[in-house]
Amino acid sequence: TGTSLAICSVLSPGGNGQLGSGVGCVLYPPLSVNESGMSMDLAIFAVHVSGASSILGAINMITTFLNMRAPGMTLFKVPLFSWSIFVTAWLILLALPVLAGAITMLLTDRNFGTTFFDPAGGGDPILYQHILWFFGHPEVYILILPAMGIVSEVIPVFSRKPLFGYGLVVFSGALIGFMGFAVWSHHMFTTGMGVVATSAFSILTMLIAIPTGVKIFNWIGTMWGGRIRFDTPMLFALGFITMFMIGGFTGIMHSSVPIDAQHQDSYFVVAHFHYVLIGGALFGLFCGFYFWLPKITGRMMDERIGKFVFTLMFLGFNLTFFPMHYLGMIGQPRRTHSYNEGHGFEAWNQIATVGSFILGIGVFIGVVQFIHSFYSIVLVHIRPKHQFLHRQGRS
Ligand code: CU1
Repeated sequence: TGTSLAICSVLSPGGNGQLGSGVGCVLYPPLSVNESGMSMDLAIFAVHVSGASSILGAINMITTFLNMRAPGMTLFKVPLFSWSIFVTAWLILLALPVLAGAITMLLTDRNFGTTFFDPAGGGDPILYQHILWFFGHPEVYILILPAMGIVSEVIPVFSRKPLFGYGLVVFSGALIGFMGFAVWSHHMFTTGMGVVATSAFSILTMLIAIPTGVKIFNWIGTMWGGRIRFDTPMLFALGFITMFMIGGFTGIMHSSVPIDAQHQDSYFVVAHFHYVLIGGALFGLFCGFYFWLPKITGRMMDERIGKFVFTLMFLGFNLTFFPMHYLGMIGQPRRTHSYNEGHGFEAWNQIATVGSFILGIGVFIGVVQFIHSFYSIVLVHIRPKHQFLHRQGRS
C-alpha cells in the first residue's frame, strides 16, 4: 500500500513525475507546506503506511529474537546477523514514530491551518529539521547495521577462522545504535544552533567513530593470519569495508563544525553518504545474496559472473562517486541538474556519468543472476516431479 501511494504521489497533480512534488527527500518546510496539489499529501500517507508496516515488522523481529530461539541458543551464541537485525529493529521501533509525528504535523500544517512550522503563527521550520533528523540519523544505521551483520558472518567463513571478538562486535553494534539517537543535529550545524549545542553534537558524532572502528579492527583481526579465499561474497565484504571506511572518514571530517560549514549542501556530502549507503549498505546486501542464495537454492551461482559483477560494481561505483568529492570542494552545490560551463565541473561530471552506467550494468547483471538462481529452485523442486523427469528424458 505504501508503494502504491508513493506511485500515486509521483503521478498525481503537482507531482511533476516526482515523489511529493520533488521537494527533496527530506521534505523540508516551508517548501513542503506551500507546495500545492495532492502529490505531497499522498507522499505523506505513503510514509505513514510504510512506517507502520516497518514498526510492526520490527516488533516481530524483537519478539522472535527474544522468545523463539532454539533450546540452548543463548543470547551470546546468536549469529551476528541476527544481533544486527535485533539492534536495527529497536532503531526502527524508536525512530519511525518520530518521523510519523513530523509528517503528521506537516499534513495538518498543509490542510488544517496549524502552524507548527510557520513563523507567522509562532511555529519554526527548524523544529521540523530537528524532528526529521532525530529519525534520520538512526535511519542511516538502520540501513548500515544489517550490512555490518552480514559482513561479520561472511568474513570468518572465507578467512577460515572464527570471528575475532564476538562480544565486542555485539556491544559495538548496540552502542552504535544507542549513540545514533544523540547526534542528529550534525545535519544542522549551519542553522545557527549556537556554540554549545554544535560543540556537543560535534563531540558525540566523533565518539561514534570508536565503536565503528572497533568493528573494522575485529574484521581485520579475523582475516589476520587466516587462509583467505577471495570468492564473490568475500570480495563484496572487502569492498564493503574499504568503501565504508572512506565514507566513515569523510563522516568524521563533517563532524568538525568548521569543515562541515564548508561542505554543507555541496557534492562532497553527496559523495560521503553514497560511500556509506551504496559502497556500504548495497555492497553488504550483494555480499549477503552471494553468500546465502546458494544455501537457499542448493545450487552454487557462477563464480566468474559473480566476480565480473563485483568488478563492474566496484569500478563503476568509485568512478561515479569519488569525483564528487572534488566537485564538492570546487563548489558544485548538491541537487543541481544543470550548471553553467566554465566552473571546471564538466570533466568530473562526465566521469561520474560513465561510472554510473558501469555501476548500473553491474547491478543489473547481479540481479539477473539472483533471479535466475531463484528460478532454478522453482524448476527443480516446485514443478511436479514427473514433469521434471520428463524434461530430463528419464520418465
Ligand atoms: Cu547523521
